[in-house]
Amino acid sequence: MSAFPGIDVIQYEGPESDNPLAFRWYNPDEVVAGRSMREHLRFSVVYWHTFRGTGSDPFGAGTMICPWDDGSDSVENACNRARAAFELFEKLQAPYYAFHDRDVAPEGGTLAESHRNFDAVAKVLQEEQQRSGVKLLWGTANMFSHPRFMHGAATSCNADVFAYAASQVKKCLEVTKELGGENYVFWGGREGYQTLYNTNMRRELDHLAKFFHMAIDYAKSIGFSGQFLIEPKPKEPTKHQYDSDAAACLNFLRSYDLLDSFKLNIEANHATLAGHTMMHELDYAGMQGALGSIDANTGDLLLGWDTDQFPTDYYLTTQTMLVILKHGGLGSGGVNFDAKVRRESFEPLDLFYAHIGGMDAFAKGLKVAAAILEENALGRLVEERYASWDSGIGAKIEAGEVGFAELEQYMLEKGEVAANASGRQELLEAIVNRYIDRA
Ligand code: XLS
Ligand code: CA
Ligand code: CA
Repeated sequence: MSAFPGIDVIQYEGPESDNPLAFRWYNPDEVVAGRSMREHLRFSVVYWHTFRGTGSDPFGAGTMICPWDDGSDSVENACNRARAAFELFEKLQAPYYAFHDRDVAPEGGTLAESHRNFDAVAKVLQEEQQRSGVKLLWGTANMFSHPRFMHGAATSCNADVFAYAASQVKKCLEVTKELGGENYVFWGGREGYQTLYNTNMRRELDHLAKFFHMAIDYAKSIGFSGQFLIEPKPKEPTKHQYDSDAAACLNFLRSYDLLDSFKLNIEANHATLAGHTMMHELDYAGMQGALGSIDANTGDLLLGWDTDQFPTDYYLTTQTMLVILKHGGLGSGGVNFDAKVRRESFEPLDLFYAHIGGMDAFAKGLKVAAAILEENALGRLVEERYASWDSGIGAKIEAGEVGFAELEQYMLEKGEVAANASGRQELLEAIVNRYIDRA
């Protein structure tokens, strides 16, 4: 029985199409900058928003209509839901999906029962993956919803909670490996604090690092070779999340000798919550060789919280793809739609409109960014801007050949600095517009 009757596999029809159930830009086999769009973008649908999101908010009940879901917490319902999910992945031509352990299978009355539930649903996921060819981009453990995690998981003040979280990640690594997951994500959940009055930050961070080292050791012991990713976020649910942004994560990883084992999963909405742009977070991670994957969504600057909306803004997707291409692509990562339809968009059809819109926006962003890079439209100005470092005193500074004394001597002789050149921001912004018009 179809969960989405009347909807066929979404096809590419080109920019002139006005069919809302067709791609206008995402043409999976089209080659852009030497690779197919499918290979560049590696789209992934998330299980939690798309198949577990109810549409509830702090002020009102759920609104989503999910005809495939009987609303129960049974394993049988979870298996039916999994089949519905794969129908959507296939119809969207999404090559990947991502889940939390507790999204796909219900939490049991004991840890052992939760493990059994997870195994039972994983069997169906495995069958569906084999049948459809859709693959697992990443798995992760939900260590924030259950009340036991009220003080955090690996950073909880309660050592038993650390042990419970470790057991959960152990199991989730096993299942992720079994399903061929290409990455494993740690998003901080409740790893942070509400007040320093009751918090030993040093101890909590030491524990978090221990937890990650244990995860690496265990992954090695079972032969899981996927990439570990940390997903930065500055706040929500805690006032101060430890993994607050790319710079904080990399500093933490470096301090605890974890840098070689992790990359970052950068989310657009989290970047803006941190007071940065997505471009900034991506470039910061990329310049340190730590750009692993992205969560593709957007916030609403007027609301200012983690609204996880579908990305439709060509500037956002162009800027995101510019940085990703500049750093050589996403490797084993992907463009993961960690996004939910608004509670007012409650029909199954809206799930299609939302993903198609996001996939098209990224496909167009990819084309625009590839053209800008191909013609070096921004790069030329950047190169010129730093030309003073290519020879003379700039080259000497970069080569470490001079210190303060030599620089003072240089400036005393010269008297004043060479004239500054314009930054040309407005020109560059207009150039980006030109490429968006043209794509
Ligand atoms: C929450 C995060 C979360 C992670 C996966 O804000 O975005 O959904 O992506 O745990
Ligand atoms: Ca996310
Ligand atoms: Ca988010």
